[in-house]
Amino acid sequence: MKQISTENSILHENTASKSYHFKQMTFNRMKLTVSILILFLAVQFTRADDGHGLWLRGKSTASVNVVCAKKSPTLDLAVKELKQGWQGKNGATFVLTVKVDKAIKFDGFKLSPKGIQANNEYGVLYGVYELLRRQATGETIKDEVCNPSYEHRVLNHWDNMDGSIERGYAGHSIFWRRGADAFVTTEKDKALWQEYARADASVGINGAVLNNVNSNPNMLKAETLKRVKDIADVLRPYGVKVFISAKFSSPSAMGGLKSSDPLNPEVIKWWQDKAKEIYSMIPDFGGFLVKANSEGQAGPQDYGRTHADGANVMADAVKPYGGIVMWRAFVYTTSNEDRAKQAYNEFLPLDGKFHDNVIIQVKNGPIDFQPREPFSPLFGAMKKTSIMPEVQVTQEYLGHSVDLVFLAPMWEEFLKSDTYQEGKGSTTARCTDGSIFPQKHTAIAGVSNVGLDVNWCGHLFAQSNWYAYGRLAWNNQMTSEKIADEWLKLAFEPTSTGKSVSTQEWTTNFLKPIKQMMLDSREAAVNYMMPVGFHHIMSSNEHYGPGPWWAPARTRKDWTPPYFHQADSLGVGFNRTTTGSNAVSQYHEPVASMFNDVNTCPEIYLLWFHHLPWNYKMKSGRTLWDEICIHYNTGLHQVQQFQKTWDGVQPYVDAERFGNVKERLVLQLDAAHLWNDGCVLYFQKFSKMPVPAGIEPPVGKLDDIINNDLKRPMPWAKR
Ligand code: GCV
Repeated sequence: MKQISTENSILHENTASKSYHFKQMTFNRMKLTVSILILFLAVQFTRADDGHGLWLRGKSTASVNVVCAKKSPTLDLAVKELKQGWQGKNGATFVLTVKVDKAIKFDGFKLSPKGIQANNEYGVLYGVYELLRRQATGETIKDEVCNPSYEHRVLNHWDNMDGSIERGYAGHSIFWRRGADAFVTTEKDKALWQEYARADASVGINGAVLNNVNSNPNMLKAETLKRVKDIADVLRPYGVKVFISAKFSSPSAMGGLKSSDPLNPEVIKWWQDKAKEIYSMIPDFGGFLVKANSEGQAGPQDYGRTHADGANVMADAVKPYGGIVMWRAFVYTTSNEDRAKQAYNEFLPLDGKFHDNVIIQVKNGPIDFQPREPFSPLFGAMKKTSIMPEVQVTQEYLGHSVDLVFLAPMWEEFLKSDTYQEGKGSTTARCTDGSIFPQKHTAIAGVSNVGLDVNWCGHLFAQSNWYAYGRLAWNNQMTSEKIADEWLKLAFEPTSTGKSVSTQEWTTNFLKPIKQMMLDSREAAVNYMMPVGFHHIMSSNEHYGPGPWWAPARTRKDWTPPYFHQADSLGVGFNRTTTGSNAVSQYHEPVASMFNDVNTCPEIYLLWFHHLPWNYKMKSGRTLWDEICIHYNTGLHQVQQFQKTWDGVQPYVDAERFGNVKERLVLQLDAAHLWNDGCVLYFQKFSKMPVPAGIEPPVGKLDDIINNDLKRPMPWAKR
């Protein structure tokens, strides 16, 4: 009886009144429609810009005489770009030279006010983009050598062969589609791929994995490879090599063999034949990316073999042609072991067992691209194996293409993390770029956020993440501030509205406030999503919005938020210290001790490593509970501030791009409210403590929020 009446009362609340959040969202959307209408009427005479031009807007302001002794598709592009974008002295002469110089590494270049020299033609092209960027942003051009941090700077597209994109929020794939013309390469396809390649090359990205790591064995079929060749032919002049995510079980799933056992001679031959076939079509094919024995994907362990056995067979197949295998370390099983420890446990014993054209691709943190994670302990720990970082450009856990979150500060934080593996200064950047370990190959990967949306990335500011990834892949020491500054100057040059604005006015009224907004945006997202070390407490499946309560029976525990936050009446947080899962021991000293001791553990990682009482005293003097509430509240105030900041720059932005961001900031505030209300109300069930004075109390009822959790339409799906 009692249970029925409780259910009835929930039912009553649900039917009698719409939840606060639905009302709030409907109201916000009405307000949004009205303001967009006003905006449209007010600015219909100003220039519209659909954002398709990305940061590649520079038009020449003067003529240049380009001297280049050789001709090739890439050098011709370099000359064309220079002439189109030259903003230097009118009538100047500029020399492009391909000549080997020991000071130049990979496809780096020597830049001077008079010319560019590189070891190969791609270096010349990158030099041209660097020069044009400096001219457009007003930076000095002096004699210097610019070398990339990594040999391979790769974008991983999680694009499926039917055109959908796993964790993609900007439309369908630019490479794949379903239907009768799925394998017909049109002129339109080629034009789009060329624009894509140009954008990649302009920031130094030189590799593209064309399909999802959850791969389809048909990727290796002849008709698919023909399309891969077509894409490679368009990307080649821009120096972008293509890679394929290969399904480990392809020999049996597609090739007609009985097994995919990596030590079976027939399987070995199958991979060798497949490599030969691919390279006969695409001589500069980059190689394979493999997700094996991870989240249901087949792998060598299915045959009692190791990750090294599996990776080496595929690596040997591509080795004669100069190819590499990027083998992912994103593995975890349903064991009782802390999920954060599993990749290290699995891979460390294999250190030194991988062939030298295998690179182990390790996500920046030990779990899964969360808004904030400490670095994965595998960085610097595997000393005899090439390791490459994998970061996520697409915002799976950071607000999809709805929330404005500039990710460079997150990647900068990661790349500067000191592992201490070879003494102080052994940052993850240096542990992966060959400065510390003699890696045969070096690489970095970013999961792409590109789709068919006219502005490529859905959210205009998500373009800055594509840009930032490329810039950091080229130079892993760059600061977020510099990257934001560059991107804003390139994408929103003062003339973008067609009105004349002085540089000083534009700098004060547009550049400064918007740069600050970008730099604050990641911390704001952490505040309203997962502050103080919380992780993996998002809504299930879609991973947008809060879901700390989500734990259906029969779901594997390490996919449910309660496994990660461990809230109970006594406290909250995952104990990964020596008294808990002991994940801290996977770090090198003094990092291990620092994380282990609650007094030295940085508070940004507190609940990642410690289970603490709700009234634990934080450095601020406040209780942990109060601090959690304040972070959530601060996050939503930061988004409100972003709205004000953006409204303030309306005169400096064309109507279309202004509207794109304004619309999404409204939805982002909805999301921040929902995170605040959902998380504070949910954790309050355990803390039983009042929301601290001075902050807005959460609105709505927890049950309503939970009931609507999986029914809530995704904001991006509604647009
Ligand atoms: C491609 C997370 C994502 C999956 C993704 C996986 C991975 O679990 O939610 O969509 O699968 O990471 O990186 O392999």
